[in-house]
Amino acid sequence: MATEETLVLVKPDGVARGLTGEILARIEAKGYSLVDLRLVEPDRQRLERHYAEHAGKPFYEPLLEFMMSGPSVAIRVAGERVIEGFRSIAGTTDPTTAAPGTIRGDLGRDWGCRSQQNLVHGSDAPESAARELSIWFG
Ligand code: DAT
Ligand code: MG
Repeated sequence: MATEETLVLVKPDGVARGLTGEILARIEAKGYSLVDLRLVEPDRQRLERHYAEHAGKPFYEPLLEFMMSGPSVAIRVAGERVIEGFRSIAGTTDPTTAAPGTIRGDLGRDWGCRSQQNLVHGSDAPESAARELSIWFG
């Protein structure tokens, strides 16, 4: 299996709660490499491209509003099978039921908001990783 790259975002809730360091530590402890990292305040156009697959879904507008509520940290992460490996340490989408031991399961919960605030994003396939890395890192 070849070395891959993935896009990780520490979303606005993770940055606002001061969890960026904890999340970076988990990525590094797993053995992945940080290749590039930047603090970004994305505009709507960038988020529409990033979340194009979710356009029209009930949570789409709340999701974009949440993602525009503060800065995110965008990270280019490299390693063997890092795309599925990061999603494994991130946990499932709903932070209330994400498994303990995962980022979302240990650090997240339902805050009663219209969009799930689940701390991190991770690309879900090689094609989306390439597409998303170009959106956030150019
Ligand atoms: P993931 O981030 O686990 O890949 P996704 O791509 O299905 O999940 O959805 C993107 C984001 O949209 C997700 O991180 C949180 C939000 N979201 C997804 N499903 C939702 C729902 N049913 N209600 C509210 N927000 C949701
Ligand atoms: Mg997704």
